[in-house]
Amino acid sequence: RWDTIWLAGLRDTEPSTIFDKIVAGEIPATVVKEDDKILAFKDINPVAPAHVLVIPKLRRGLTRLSEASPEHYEILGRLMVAAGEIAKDESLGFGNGARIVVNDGPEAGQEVFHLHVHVLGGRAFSWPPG
Ligand code: DGP
Repeated sequence: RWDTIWLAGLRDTEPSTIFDKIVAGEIPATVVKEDDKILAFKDINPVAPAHVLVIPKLRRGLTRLSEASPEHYEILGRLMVAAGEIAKDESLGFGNGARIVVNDGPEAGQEVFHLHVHVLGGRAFSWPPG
């Protein structure tokens, strides 16, 4: 994992977040899916019976979705495909529909400024959201 941190240091001058520490293995998380570019782990404060976060391992400017640009096309595709796979994973409590959410900015409830996709399942969801 240290190569990831080293590369992050080269490419990313933004302050690190708690999710960087999870990527680095410095704080524990229940990882449910991982590849070279993305990490998915259970939310520490679940708001549904199944609640997984999917993040890019390297933030690279993606503090929030509204900072995305064409350089992020590939990582955004990976995040969404992973979210869709998780959303049908019965072993994680999904399989009967999911709410897939990105909170963009403090007014929308974003607390961690390292882009993350919430995958929520295991219960019914209302619309419009609160
Ligand atoms: P948001 O409000 O969209 O920024 O969501 C941040 C989520 O991150 C929130 O649901 C709680 C979760 N979270 C914050 N700190 C940790 C942590 O240290 N570990 C895990 N697994 N989840 C965390």
